[in-house]
Amino acid sequence: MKKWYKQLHWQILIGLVLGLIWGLIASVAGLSSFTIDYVKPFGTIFVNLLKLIAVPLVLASLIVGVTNLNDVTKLSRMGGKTILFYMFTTVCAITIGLTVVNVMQPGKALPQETQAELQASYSQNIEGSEESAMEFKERGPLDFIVDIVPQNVVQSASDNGNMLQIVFVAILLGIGIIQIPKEKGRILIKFFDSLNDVIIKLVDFIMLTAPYGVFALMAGVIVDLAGDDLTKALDLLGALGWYCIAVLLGLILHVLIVYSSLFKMFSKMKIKDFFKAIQPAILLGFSTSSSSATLPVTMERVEKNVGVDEEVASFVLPIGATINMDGTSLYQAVAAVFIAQALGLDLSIAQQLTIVLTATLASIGAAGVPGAGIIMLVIVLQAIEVPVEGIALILGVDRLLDMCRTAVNITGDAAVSVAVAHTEGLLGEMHLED
Ligand code: DAS
Repeated sequence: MKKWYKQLHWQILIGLVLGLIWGLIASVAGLSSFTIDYVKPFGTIFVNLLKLIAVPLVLASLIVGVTNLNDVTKLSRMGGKTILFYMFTTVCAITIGLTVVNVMQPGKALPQETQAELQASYSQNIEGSEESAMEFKERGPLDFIVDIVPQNVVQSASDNGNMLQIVFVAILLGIGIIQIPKEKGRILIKFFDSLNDVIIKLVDFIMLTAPYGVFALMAGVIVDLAGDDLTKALDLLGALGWYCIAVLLGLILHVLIVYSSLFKMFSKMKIKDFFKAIQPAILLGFSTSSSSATLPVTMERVEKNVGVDEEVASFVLPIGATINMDGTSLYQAVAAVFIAQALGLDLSIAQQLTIVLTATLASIGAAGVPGAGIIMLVIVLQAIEVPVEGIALILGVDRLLDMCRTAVNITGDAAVSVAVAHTEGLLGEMHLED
């Protein structure tokens, strides 16, 4: 039995806590600029390393997965199941989010003077997010399908947030390899199989630096949030406390209700074993706020520790990292209603149902990168005619909530991969040791 401190998830957790402590100390001891100049860059390097291997990993593992499938009908059946499961969990997430925020009414707790001060100080920050959301809004109804087909594979490989294009190219290549004579395709299958093994080995190497990378990321987040004035950050968090509690309560309820039910219906897996198996991926998602950056680790843990066959994991997870964001959709539902409440606007049932549709689309459109969820929130607010300026109320705490919702996004992707693998008879034994 490995000593507890030798286990990766404990090391990452220790890195997280020490990073939090350093961030708080740096904020009160005037070491913010030192932290930003000499500590935070190591967190950026760590995230860049993960992003560096995400694209080759998805490409290699998916091509290997598709060529193992050896029949396209199985691929389409698995695709259909995956999309259905993803849509089901997303709609559940939004429904839970709406229930919690309507019962708790966090927006009514926000003092009037706080609203005015926050709106004035944050309103200039939303131009950027509004523009990119407006671009998303002005697109045609089928543009999201057009986006999946890249015109240049190298260009789509360079755009880390657009994993769907990589998935599309990998599936296309895999199907092409199946269609040529076996002896001709064998060399390509061997190449991608070896590349896949190499990348998985690189993931292990990179994960050795995870505790240090996570320390630097956390220290950077706290210092960015607090600046040199920790009291301002604590005031802000106090005023928005109920809002944060509503989001976190919704996320916890979603994980405990929806994913446990998924396992009861589609696999005999105990949810506590599932969490133990994917814990490093959850902690990385929390630390990096990026599903795409965490994807290599999510794939490794789901395959090696949860026991999901590579054919399923290499297909379901890259798609999930891009279009399945249960945490984000739940957050968008809570945030939209909170802003309406804080601005004294009562939402009709029709408007709340509109949130279900638009938050589903907005979470599909959000890329697996930090802050994507709040940018897409503009779409939801526009749809229910709530002033977009209200986003200023929640910008200050968004990064902290982004960490939590990203962790849930990753958990949801992994949970669906278990359900799909079970229904395909491709769920093996668990291995809970690192
Ligand atoms: N940070 C996004 C992700 O990587 C989620 C979000 O911004 O809501 O999943």
